[in-house]
Order: sequence, then C-alpha cells, then structure tokens
Amino acid sequence: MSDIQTLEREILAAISAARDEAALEAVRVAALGKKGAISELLKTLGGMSADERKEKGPTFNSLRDRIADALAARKAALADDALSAKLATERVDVTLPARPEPRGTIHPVSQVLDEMTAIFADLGFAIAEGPDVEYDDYNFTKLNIPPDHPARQMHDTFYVAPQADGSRHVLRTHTSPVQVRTMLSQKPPIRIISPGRTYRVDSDATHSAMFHQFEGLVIDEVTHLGNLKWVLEEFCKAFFEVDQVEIRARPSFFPFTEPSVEWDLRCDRSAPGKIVFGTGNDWLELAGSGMVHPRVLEMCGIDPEKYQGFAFGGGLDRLAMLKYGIPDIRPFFESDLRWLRHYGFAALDIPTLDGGLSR
Ligand code: 2NL
Repeated sequence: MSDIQTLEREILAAISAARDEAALEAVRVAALGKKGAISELLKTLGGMSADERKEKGPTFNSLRDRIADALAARKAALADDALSAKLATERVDVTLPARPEPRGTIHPVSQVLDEMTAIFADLGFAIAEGPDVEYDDYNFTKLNIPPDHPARQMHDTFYVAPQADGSRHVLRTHTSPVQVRTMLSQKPPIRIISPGRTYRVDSDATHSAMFHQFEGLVIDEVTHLGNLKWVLEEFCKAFFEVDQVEIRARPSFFPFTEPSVEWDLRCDRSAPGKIVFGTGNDWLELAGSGMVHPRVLEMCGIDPEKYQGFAFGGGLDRLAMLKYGIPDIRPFFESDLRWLRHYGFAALDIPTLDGGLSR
C-alpha cells in the first residue's frame, strides 16, 4: 500500500473516531491546517518536475477533497447526535395535566348572572352594560328624579368629588342609567337586560354598600303590562327550574314608571330552611316594575306618542340567596375561599337552557 493510501486511511479513521466537535477540529488541523499532513503533501508539488506534478497533482487534490468531504459529513453527524441528545433530555410529557386542580369556584352571583343571561337571551333580550360611575343626569334627572326630588334622599347616594363645572358624578344607585344610555343611543324596538353592580350608602346585617341589581327594559309600538307579566313568569319558571309559577301584582310607586307594579312569587316556606317555588301559601317579593313614564321616554329621545315600554328591576344577590339557600348576604363580598368552596360552582359548568342551568 502506498504512503498516500496509508495516510488517507489513518486520517479517515481519526475522523470516524472523533467523538465531539473539538476532537474533529483537531483532526482537521492535523490534516488540512497550515502545517497539516495533507497541506505538507500539497506543498511538495512545488518542487516537482512538470510531468511529475501533472501526475501527482490530481491525486493529491482529490485526496484533499475526500478528506474535506469526510470532515464535513462527520461534523453534520456529530451535530445531529448532539441535537438528538438535547431533545431527549428536554422531552415534555404532553399527557401531564396542564394545570393543578382549580382551587377557586364561580361565585353564586356570577352563576346567577350567567343563568339570567341564558334565560333572557333566549327570550330575545340583549345584555347591556354601563359604567359604575355615572352622570347625576343619567342616574336621576332623566329618570324623572329632578334635583329637588325626595327620591334622591331615598337613594343614599355616594357622590364623587365635584367636577370643574360644579357637577357631581355618582356611583350609580341602580342600573337604570344603562337603560337611559341605550334609549339615547338606539332606536326602538329595544329589549335589554342590564345586570350589574350598584351602590348605596347603606350597610348593615342585610345591606351591603355594593350590591347587584338586574333591570329589564322593553320599548316598542305596542307593549303592555300583560307582556311584562308573561316575561316575568317565563323568567321565574326557567330560573327556579319549575314547570309552573304564579305571580301576583301589587300597586306601587316609582318616579320612572306609571303605573308602577310590584310582583310577588307564590312559594311554600312551611318546611324549615327550605323554599319550594310554584306552590304553597307564601309570597316572596320578586321585582318592581311598571310602564316607562312618558316623561322618561321624552327625556331619552323617544316619542311617547308612538312608543311605550315596560321596565322591571330587582336584586340579583337576593335571587342568588333564594335559589341556592344562602342565608346571609355579608359573606358574599368577603372573598372567603371556604365559603366559596361551599356555595360556589364548577368553573366549566356554564349554565345553558338545554344543558341545565344549575346542575
Ligand atoms: C326595584 C325596582 C325598577 C325600573 C326599575 C326603569 C328604568 C327606566 C325607566 C323606567 Cl330607564 N324604569 N327601571 C322600573 C321599575 C322598577 O326596579 O325594586 N329594583 C331593585
């Protein structure tokens, strides 16, 4: 075997034996570096006769090319091996649970809000929302409660610091300003419910300064108290999950409705700590309501000669307490996880009419 063949075998063996990039680089320098074996071989061409150079030149050059190719191939193989080893150590078990078990639960108020949304959406109502900090004008004046009206005292309003022009914003005392905003920005027919946070300077065992209200508003060319009664009955059947309900009307007064009606729901409270809806000899206050006062329609840009409407409102927290048998309102807003785990709902159990509201 010629010296050249021996040299090639030795270098190729060293290339295969290189276990990492550093070892391979050492082989490359020893072969193709400035003073490497192949480089030295190529330098000998300079001292040769023209004929000899013609014979050896191609041999040496192709040897150099084969060595360079072998180095490149080995380098790629080492990089592949390194990547495979890295991937093996970084393997992710995609069958592991994404997160630990959920620790919180859905608050009963959120649950009742979602239930109410499902029911009224099915009846063709849209959900309307508005800011908690309101104009005095939207919270009172446009609802037929002028600045000197006694109902302003009844509302125990939280006032925000005065503006530059002397006007004062309020924390909304009801969600009616959301209906005002809707009437000012949309044309009838209007069918909305506006559940949300409301505020009154009033807190004791049964009152919280922040509480939740729901209100509904329907404006169209022909609307009457019979429509209102049907809507409330349908809501009660769906919400309390009973086939039959009975509601009764009592005359009432609100500045923003005329006439005004309060509704009670027939129930049975004879068994201690338990309420059954739909039967029995007891009555439970359900909601206040009425036909929207023509002056309110007018102040909200709706022609009372052409349109009328009905509105209703009640306490959302109260509905949650009634439906889920929660005796005290105070823990509602204390963020006590033990209370939430007792009264809360599973996070992914979203209420729907066909899937079940509260199962
Ligand atoms: C209650 C009674 C009620 C309304 C709310 C309303 C809204 C507009 C016009 C007319 Cl924009 N009425 N809302 C009407 C009657 C009763 O709520 O006891 N709420 C807790």
